[in-house]
Amino acid sequence: MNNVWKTFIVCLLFIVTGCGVPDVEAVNENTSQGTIFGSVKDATNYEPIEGVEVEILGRFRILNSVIDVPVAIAYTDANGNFTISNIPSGTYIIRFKGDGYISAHGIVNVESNKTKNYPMVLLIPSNSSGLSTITGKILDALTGNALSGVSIGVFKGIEATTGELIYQANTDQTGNFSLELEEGYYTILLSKNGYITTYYPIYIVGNRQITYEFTISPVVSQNSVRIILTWGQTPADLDAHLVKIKNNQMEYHIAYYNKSSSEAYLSRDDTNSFGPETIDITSLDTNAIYRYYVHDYTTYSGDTSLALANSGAIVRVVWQDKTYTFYVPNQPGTAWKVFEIVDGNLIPCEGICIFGVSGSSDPNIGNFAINQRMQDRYLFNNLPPKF
Ligand SMILES: [Ca+2]
Repeated sequence: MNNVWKTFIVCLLFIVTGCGVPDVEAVNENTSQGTIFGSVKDATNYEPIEGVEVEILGRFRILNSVIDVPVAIAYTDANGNFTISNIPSGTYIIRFKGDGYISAHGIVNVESNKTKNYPMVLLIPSNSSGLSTITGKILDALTGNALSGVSIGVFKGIEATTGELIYQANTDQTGNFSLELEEGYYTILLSKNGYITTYYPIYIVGNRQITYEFTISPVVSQNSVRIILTWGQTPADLDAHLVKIKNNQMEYHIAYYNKSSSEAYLSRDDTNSFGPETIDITSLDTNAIYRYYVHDYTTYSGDTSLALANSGAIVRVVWQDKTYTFYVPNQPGTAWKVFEIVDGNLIPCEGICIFGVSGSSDPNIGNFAINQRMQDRYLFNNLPPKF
């Protein structure tokens, strides 16, 4: 890495993080690179937007001037999707510019040799303006109950969790909050003693009344893996599914109809928007394979459905003091394979991770070594009805 490049990234880290001392250790000395992909849709109707300019920018300070230096650029396709590869690892500004829309900017952290899904960006039409009121609750990931005394901070930009706090509020004694924001792109940061600080992207179309529920999780014990599913207003009912496979046989399948096994349990089945649905694995078997899925129970089956892709679903895995965040990709289907745990290693799904579940049967289902996708589909065949 040459000196100009190194200086540029150090300056960038300084400005983006807002910390007093640049985190030089975080600058990778190798020419390590990563990939970012994502999608851009209209915030008012979820239609994909083609031709949006997606630019990765490094911020470079020279004396008293700040210059944004383009590092990479891409344009969204007819499905609103973009992919940017070969980005040197580091933290950048990401900017989305589309004709007829308010430009969005956010923060993106590119990690070496990783392919990361950026949260779906919902662009706001230029003619949208005015204050919107957001009211709602902050929920406990295990009980689903509303929490009082949660601190709510709002930052401008997507995935922006540092810098100037533009709004601050707390939930009241019944766990409710209310905040007013102008149209734009924000990140909401939630914190409370005994809970894991958690952030969510929010997109505010002007002059609306919005109701929303967010979730935070109690801290997790060292030996446990906690998997938290949350989503938006629609569809009403997403479901978390966890299977454990050992010696090529399925040991259990945890979901709404079978909430617990000897080592893992599902806290609750949420059926009326937002979640949470939380699965705890209390004692991870490092000689087994775990697979975690999200199923759109409301739509159930449909190879071309985009309801799950547009759901705003987020899966967070809390494991050994780290949180891994997965945003639902913009792909058609009603089941999302999110990740596997193999031999104690978390392996995110890459490529096509959402699939349809109709007409899925496999006579070889007992053998989990073969035809992975057919077995993925089979898991959602003939699920027990909800009453
Ligand atoms: Ca559910």
